[in-house]
Amino acid sequence: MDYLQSDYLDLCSYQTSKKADHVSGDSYFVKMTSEYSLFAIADGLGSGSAAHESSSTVTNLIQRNHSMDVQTLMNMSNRALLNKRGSSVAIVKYYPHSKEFVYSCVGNVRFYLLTPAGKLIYPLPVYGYLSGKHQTYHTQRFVYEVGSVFLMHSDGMQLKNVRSLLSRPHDIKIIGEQLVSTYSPSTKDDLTFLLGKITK
Ligand SMILES: [Mn+2]
Repeated sequence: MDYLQSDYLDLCSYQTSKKADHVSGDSYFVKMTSEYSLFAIADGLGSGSAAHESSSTVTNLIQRNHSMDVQTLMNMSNRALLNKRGSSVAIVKYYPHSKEFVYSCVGNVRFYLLTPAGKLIYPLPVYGYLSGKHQTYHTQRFVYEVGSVFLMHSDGMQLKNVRSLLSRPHDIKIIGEQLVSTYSPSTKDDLTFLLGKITK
């Protein structure tokens, strides 16, 4: 598990593949600047290198264009997947000055944000995956509070009680290590999670 800190956000990231020494079909990208933080997870269709080719196409594209807005990045990702297997894609972008975040997802990547007051925000993704075909997005904007904790993860883990997991008064590193020890040994799929806390 990797741990990153910016002046307003702490982040744990983790990825494992379902078989040791196999390339993961999931890809993720993280960018934290003073103006925004962008997090993306792509879960390529299938497994191994064919899945990785699609998911890494998306994260490489987002890496080159991370200043663009979420809806534009979803559209560009979709176009980039034409004639490839396809991928689930989730993008979240936090704006610390306005305390807002923008979310869009097509496919099976999950996202949760728990505010300090106990409100759980879990926007539902659009069903399906990106593969260059015409696609409708449901890009949503939310307000958040300092102290909010969020989790986005690929379908390599199935969580039961997200609220109690995220509301534990621990450091996110402790929650992250617990996720790794609980889900990593038993995963039947590639697994990626990004777990963060907004500190300022
Ligand atoms: Mn998967």
